[in-house]
Amino acid sequence: MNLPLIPAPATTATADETFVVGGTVGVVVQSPELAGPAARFIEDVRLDSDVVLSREATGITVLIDSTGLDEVAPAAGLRADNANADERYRLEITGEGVRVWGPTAEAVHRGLTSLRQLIAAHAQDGLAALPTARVVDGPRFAWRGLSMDVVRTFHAPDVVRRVIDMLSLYKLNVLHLHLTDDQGWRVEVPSRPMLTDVGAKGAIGDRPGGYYTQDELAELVAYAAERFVTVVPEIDMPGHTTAVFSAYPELAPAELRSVDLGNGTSIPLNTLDPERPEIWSFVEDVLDGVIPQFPQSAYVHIGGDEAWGMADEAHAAFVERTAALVRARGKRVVGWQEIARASISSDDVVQYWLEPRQLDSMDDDAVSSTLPPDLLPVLVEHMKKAEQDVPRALAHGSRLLLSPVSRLYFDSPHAAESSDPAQEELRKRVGLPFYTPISVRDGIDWNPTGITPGVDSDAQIVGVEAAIWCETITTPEELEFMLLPRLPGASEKGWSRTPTDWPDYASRLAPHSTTWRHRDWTWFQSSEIDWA
Ligand code: TNX
Repeated sequence: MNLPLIPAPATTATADETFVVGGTVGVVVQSPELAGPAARFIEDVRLDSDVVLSREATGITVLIDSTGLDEVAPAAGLRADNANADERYRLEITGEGVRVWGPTAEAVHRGLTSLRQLIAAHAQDGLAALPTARVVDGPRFAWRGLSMDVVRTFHAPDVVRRVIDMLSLYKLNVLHLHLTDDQGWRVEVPSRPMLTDVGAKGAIGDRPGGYYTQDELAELVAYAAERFVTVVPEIDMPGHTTAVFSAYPELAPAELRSVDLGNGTSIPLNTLDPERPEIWSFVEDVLDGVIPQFPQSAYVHIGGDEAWGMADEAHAAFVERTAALVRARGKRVVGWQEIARASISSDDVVQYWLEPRQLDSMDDDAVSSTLPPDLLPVLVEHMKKAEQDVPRALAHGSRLLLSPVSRLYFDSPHAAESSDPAQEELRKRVGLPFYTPISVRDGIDWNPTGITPGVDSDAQIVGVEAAIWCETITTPEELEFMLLPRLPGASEKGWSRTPTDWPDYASRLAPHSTTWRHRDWTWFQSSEIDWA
């Protein structure tokens, strides 16, 4: 029997007995550093299901211990917090009780997360009869995340907390916040107050703007850390900087240029100019203001993508100097794949997103006829250069964070119909129309080694990150509708080593909807799944 766990564990064995959790069962903490994770677990079980665990009771024992974990290999890749945190755990359910252990508090938290999923799947009238089982598990990759656009639509802190809850349920450990873009600036920089006083005002169209105060970010970072999620900040430069120019017009190029999209919007061609000294005092101020707000993150994401209208040499010069400033502050560099066109170092992480198949789609008349004539040559040139990004990154000795558009861009429309006709209007409206729609099955039918030409070994990969951009996403409900049920699939690709079998995955996923209902999360009821 396959346990309804996502991501699929490395090894499981089940037997025919059961152990009933709930009522008089509680958690015994044998190592003091597990008090937090144990309390977190009890609270999460209550929120996931109607199972309430007793205080001061026994039945579930948690401890720090590394016994019996060797049958699972350590994770490949890099961690966003650069900590030496082994996430391997062991979960044993016998007729007498449950034991969860691992070498670190994080490992035990991951094991308790598997237990949470089992309890929710078996919950009935306040009790869960768990099958006796042994799970020995650990992740394939150390970096498993979600990149979230909080610019095009500003998502308030309570919305971000709900997303962190989803990440935690699926053992994802990174929340990459895309904090700045053309339409807004969402993080305080004390020495540059206009960035938020002016730059945060808007979003896309007439959507409300906003930003996270330093206190709000500190709370979010702590909330994430309690769930073993690292928040990585992205400051997107040297393109995507229109909000900078509205806050500090003196940093803008003398002549502003853009490509008209003919639908009332345009793509700006204005970038930060590395030749100008005042640009560098600005970048230093930003790094000095932002970095202390993300103490857990060993990385700063410097963007680097789509610097439309910028000469290649200027882009490379900008990336190189920004990367040096990040390193000088004791942080590591991550950037979108375009940074590989600069001389980067082997410690820098390159985030892969542009797949060659998108270049093919530009040749497709149906796609190209939807684009304004001025834009097509810009895009085609960009995609041509993009084909060299991965080979360049590998030649620098850098490793890749995988976010292939065709699998992990969660702002792609849902491909299958909803089994709830009431969701069809939403399904047709949300998601960028020029992306190929993605089904739940597409989300799991791939392997991190094999999706990217030239990448065939885990040693070339730091991990896997899904991305959600919010041009078409305007509300928390629409956001959650695009995240679920896709996030579990992304998590399986980052964590599980064995290929995912579709019927098996579909049967493991179905019972998760009961947790989503209990949590009051909005989710897309794909007709591909026989939901519980
Ligand atoms: C490209 S992905 C972008 C974003 C858009 C996204 C839409 C990337 C690095 N840049 O600015 O929001 O496409 O999916």
